[in-house]
Amino acid sequence: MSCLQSWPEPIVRVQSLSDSGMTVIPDRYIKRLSEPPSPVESPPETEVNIPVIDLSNIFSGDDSLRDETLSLISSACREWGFFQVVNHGVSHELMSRTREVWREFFHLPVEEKIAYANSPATYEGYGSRLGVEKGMKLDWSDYFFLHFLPKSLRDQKKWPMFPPSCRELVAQYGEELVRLCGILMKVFSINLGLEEDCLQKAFGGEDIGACLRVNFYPKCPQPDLALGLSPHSDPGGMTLLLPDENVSGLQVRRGHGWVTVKPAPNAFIVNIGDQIQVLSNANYKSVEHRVIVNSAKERVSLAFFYNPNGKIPIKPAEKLVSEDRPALYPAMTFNEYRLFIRTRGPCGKSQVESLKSQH
Ligand SMILES: O=C(O)CCC(=O)C(=O)O
Repeated sequence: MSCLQSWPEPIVRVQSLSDSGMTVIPDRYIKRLSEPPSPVESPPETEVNIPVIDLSNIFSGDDSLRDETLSLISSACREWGFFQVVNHGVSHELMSRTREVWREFFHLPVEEKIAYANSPATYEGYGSRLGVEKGMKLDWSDYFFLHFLPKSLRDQKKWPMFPPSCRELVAQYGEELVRLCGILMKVFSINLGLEEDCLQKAFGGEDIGACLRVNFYPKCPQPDLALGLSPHSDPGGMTLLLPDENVSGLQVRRGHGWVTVKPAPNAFIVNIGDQIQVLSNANYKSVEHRVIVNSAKERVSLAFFYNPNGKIPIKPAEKLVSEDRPALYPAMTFNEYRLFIRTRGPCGKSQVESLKSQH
């Protein structure tokens, strides 16, 4: 039987640990002691943030403003692998209603949530760990994971029935985000010197994949010892993250340190995933990120993953391969690729790096 059929140990809900009033967290959640101290301190948090880019100029009809925005996105992709977008066209009300409906979901009694308990076979549903290795260290978070695309995998019966507006909001939110991702895919293609529809075609055209993971980070009595989510790069194409409005927690790798993202009002945080790193032949790189927790406030975030069709081999775009810059990665389907994180959980950039060394 595949190790992805069931969890190796009984699942403990992090929210129940937090609600129990414990003051010392179980050993399995102690992660940060094992981290080597960073040789270079990260810059003071108040001085650095990932770029914030106004997308309205892309739609303005003014070519020079559009080119300026494309160039800002190009620099952000190359220098950070992360940026925030504002004036992106998604309704702010829809964003906040969707986030709040999920907050309500996580505050339902545990019996109602475990009706959606997930298994590692598909990860769909209510979960509390990533990875199936017995005895592995765990992150201080619960989550809900669902498939949005392809439609053949979308099963609204697996989405929460309560709060009653949840399914409808997720459907609307997903449609809007697919549209926005389509625009960003064109921008990335143009910026890489490819045909406008090159990346989208490589992902499978209309037949792409998209999933939502809603992360819930309960208050943690020893926040300096735990991580809400361990360092990882996203295995898919790109991610649009709707962070909690009031509580920061996402940290992005910058050199040897971490920069804490300060969310701009009504923005999405965009990041490049491993599949775009592969397609771009490492002109763009996925960047490691992690989540810290705190003792005063819980945090909710919605990560929308825009992925290639799971069955199409993904390899560097021909135009980006030359004698001077040979293809750095072999072809691999996303279904094969994502088995790694599903088995081992978040492991920095080790997966995409290992592809490179195999070649
Ligand atoms: O909660 C966050 O800010 C980041 C979440 C994330 O990195 C993920 O879901 O992969």
